[in-house]
Parts: sequence; structure tokens; C-alpha cells
Amino acid sequence: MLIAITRPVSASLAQCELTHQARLPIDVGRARRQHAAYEQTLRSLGATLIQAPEAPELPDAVFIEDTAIVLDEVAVMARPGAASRRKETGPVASLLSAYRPLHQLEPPATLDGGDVLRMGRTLYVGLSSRTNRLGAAQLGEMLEPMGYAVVGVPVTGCLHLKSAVTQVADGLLLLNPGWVAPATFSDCEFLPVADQEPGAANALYFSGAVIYPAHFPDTAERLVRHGLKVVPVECGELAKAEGGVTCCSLLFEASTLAT
Ligand code: CIR
Repeated sequence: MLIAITRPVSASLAQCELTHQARLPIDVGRARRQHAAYEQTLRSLGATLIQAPEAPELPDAVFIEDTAIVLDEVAVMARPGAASRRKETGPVASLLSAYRPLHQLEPPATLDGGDVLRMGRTLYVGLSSRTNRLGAAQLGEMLEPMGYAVVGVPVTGCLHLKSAVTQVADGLLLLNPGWVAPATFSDCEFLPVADQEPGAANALYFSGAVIYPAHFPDTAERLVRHGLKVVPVECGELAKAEGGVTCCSLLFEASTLAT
């Protein structure tokens, strides 16, 4: 079965971390409705949902992708680059421990899950304002013995590697070439985002479909023209907190649901 772990939108979302965007008023009620619709989209595509406990005092807890990297063999608990986000990992570790042996990044390493793009047995790790070289190096030490290659990728202009590039089909990457160099990724085809939509590279490829923000219509049209099944989701309130569609879930396979 496909499991999606999500976490509710916190009452304090408006106090979220911001790196590249100006702070705008956030309607938490609307963010919650959009998040519920996102969860429903995951269910409609076959996911079994598990909700991590609400964390009212942790503004960015909804962006659960940043807390862990879940692979077939293990889960690695991240050490978020923003100190305000480090307390998010504990309850996620408790849930994941029922499904995978856990590894843990140690200080002074920092790494956000949003910086890790898995393509087969290669993990591309964004070197960003959140993920440092030691974070990438520790991940390599843990995972290379399991047959993974870990490749550090400089990221500029955006928050995470997956703000700049995500997978949208087998061997196909959606990317903003101004934020990450296409040549980094070997053996892949590329689709660039529309020029007027620089933030449009974050898509969630899941169950043969592309879950995609409704507020990037021009890039969505490119995806559709390419023959991809695009499932639009309204996520404008979460985008004001610099969140996209990958960041609101941890997705993995499991044989049964742990109780
Ligand atoms: C942060 O700055 O950490 C949050 N406001 C947004 C995190 C988004 N995470 C992601 O795209 N993986």
C-alpha cells in the first residue's frame, strides 16, 4: 500500500519561516481547507493517509516533507536548517519507526527533506540555505553502503532543490534552469517552467499523475501538452508560507498499516 503522512496546518502558520518571499496575511481557515483538499487528492489517487499530530506552536509543521527522507530500506530523520523547525521531527520519527529502521543526522549537519530529490538510486541533495555540505556528506555515509549515490547540487534563488526541480514522469524533470543547472541531472529529459512562473517547478508525481498548484496555469498547460495527467490543487495560502505540493506529505510503500 501507498502511505502518505501529512500533518495539520498549525494555528500559528502565519509566523512561518520566510526566505525569499515577503510576508503576506495568511488565512489559516482557507489554508486548512486547501490542505484538506490536497489530502483528498492523495486519497483519490490511492494513498492511505496517516496524520501526524497537530503542533499548534510549530508554524511550519504542515511542511512535513522537510523532516525526513523515507527510502525503501530506511528512513533518515532530517535536521532542519531553520532552528524553529527542529522540534517538528520527534512525532514524525515515532510514526516512521513503525515502518522503517530510523537513521538520524547529527549536528552540526543540517538538511531539509525538500532538498532531496530521489531519481532511482541517486539522491540529489540541494546545497541551500537550509542544507549544508555536512548534511549531504552524512546522508552519503549512511546511504552509500545501501547502494545509493548522493550528489550535492548548488541551489540559488529559491528555498530548496525541489523548489527548482521535481520529477513529473519517469525520466522527466520539470525545472527552472535559472535556479539549478540542468546538466546536473544525467539521463533525464527536461521541461522548463514558463518564464513568467519561476516558482512553478514543484510538482508531486504520484500514482502516474502530477499533483500540481492551480496557480501556475501556463506551466500546467506545458505538462498537459506533454501528455501528462495533471491534477490541479488550490494551494495559494500555503504558497504564501513558501510551501509547495511536495512539502505537505511523506510518501512511501508499506505492506500493511501499522497500528
Ligand atoms: C520554511 O521556510 O521552512 C517553510 N515556511 C516552507 C517550507 C517548504 N518546504 C518544502 O518546500 N519542502
